[in-house]
Amino acid sequence: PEPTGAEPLRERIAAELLAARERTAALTDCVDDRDLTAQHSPLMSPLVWDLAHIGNQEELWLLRNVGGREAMHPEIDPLYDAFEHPRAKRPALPLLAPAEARAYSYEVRGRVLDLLAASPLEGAPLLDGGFAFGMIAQHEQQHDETMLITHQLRQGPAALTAPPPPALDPDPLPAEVLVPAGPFTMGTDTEPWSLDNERPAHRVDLPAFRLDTTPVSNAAYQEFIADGGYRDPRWWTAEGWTHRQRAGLGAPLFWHRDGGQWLRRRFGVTEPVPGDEPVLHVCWYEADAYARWAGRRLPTEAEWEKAARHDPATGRSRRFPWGDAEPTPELANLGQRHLQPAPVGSYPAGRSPYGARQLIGDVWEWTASDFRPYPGFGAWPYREYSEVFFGPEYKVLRGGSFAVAPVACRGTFRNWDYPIRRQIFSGFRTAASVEEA
Ligand code: AVJ
Ligand code: FE
Repeated sequence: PEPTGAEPLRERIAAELLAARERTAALTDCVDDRDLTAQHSPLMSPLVWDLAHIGNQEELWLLRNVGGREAMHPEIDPLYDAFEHPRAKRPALPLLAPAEARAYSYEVRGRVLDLLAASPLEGAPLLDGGFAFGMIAQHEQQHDETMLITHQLRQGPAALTAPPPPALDPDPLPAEVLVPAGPFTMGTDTEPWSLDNERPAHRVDLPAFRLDTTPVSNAAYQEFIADGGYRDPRWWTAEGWTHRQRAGLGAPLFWHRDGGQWLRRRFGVTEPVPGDEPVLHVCWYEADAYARWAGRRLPTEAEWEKAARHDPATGRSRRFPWGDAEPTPELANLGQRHLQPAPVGSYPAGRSPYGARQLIGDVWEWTASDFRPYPGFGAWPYREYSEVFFGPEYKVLRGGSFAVAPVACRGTFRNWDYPIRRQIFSGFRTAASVEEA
């Protein structure tokens, strides 16, 4: 028989917590203790920090704030507060050893499952719709993506493997789709596990624009390189050009030239750059320069969301490009099922009403927009999730990558990072304004 009342929600929460923990285990059980405690890049925490931070946030939000329990080990809280110590300094902290970090995170989880079984899922803002539990499942999955980035930066033979995405042979597609002028609803009031920066829903009126049907491919990006795009300051903003020179940028991160061809290192394996895959590991400055070279520009965040969610037939905004149903493997490349994006033009069933492909999954897409609050924003449940990052120094990325779990991905989800970042699973597509007659 079908479960009734709060039971389906409780089961969904338990399943999402379990899925996150299975992924955390896969990312941390495949390497030895030396690898777990090593600093693979000054840009990243040691993996063992993420492991205990996941448990610490779960203890803080679920056991202490929801459950009213005492702190289990108050002395470790400052070690796992992301604002206390920069990532590069974390290896030198007296962190829990791998076995202790695992034991702590699993002990927290056991108590959380007891709490979940006994807890009402309404009657307080943190409980309504299971919000705090959903937030913690998303938090763990977000750190799983961070740990996957650490794996990509790690030297040495592959610790992780996965099959390539299905070899689809897509029909030829138009290069771009047209999104006519008009208002749409951006953000959400109804997504139960949406995070504060996705709220509230509000109307945004946009002029007509064209958007690339797919993310920019490696083949297209190689034309920019071959045309001297990295050597021509016309294509770069002043800040971007300064950064390009200082950082010595000449190709996406993890690429190198071997004789006549471009190779890339991907999770410990070196292989020729596949021309039909979305370009990956570019920073905002590179994406912006490519767009200018192509006679185009990056889409604004609002344009991206309208192309991904607006249904012109009903005037409604959808949860996903394909509709309101949860993602499946036929709709989008999500959840680390594969360790790379699928060829551009894949996932026809996941297209948006305007015909754009792969807006969800594959690669995070840089937008032109700074990370700013929506009108009527209120920080919830803590200022340090979003509010302290609002401002001109962060650019918004949309859509999620192959490394994003479905629970942490939807048409309203907003990610952000510095415009110099490229170890993240970042790509982009371009847009153009439409001259009105
Ligand atoms: C939303 C991905 C930028 O990883 O820094 C994790 C998510 N916040 N722990 C990050 C997050 C607190 C955040 N991003
Ligand atoms: Fe965190």
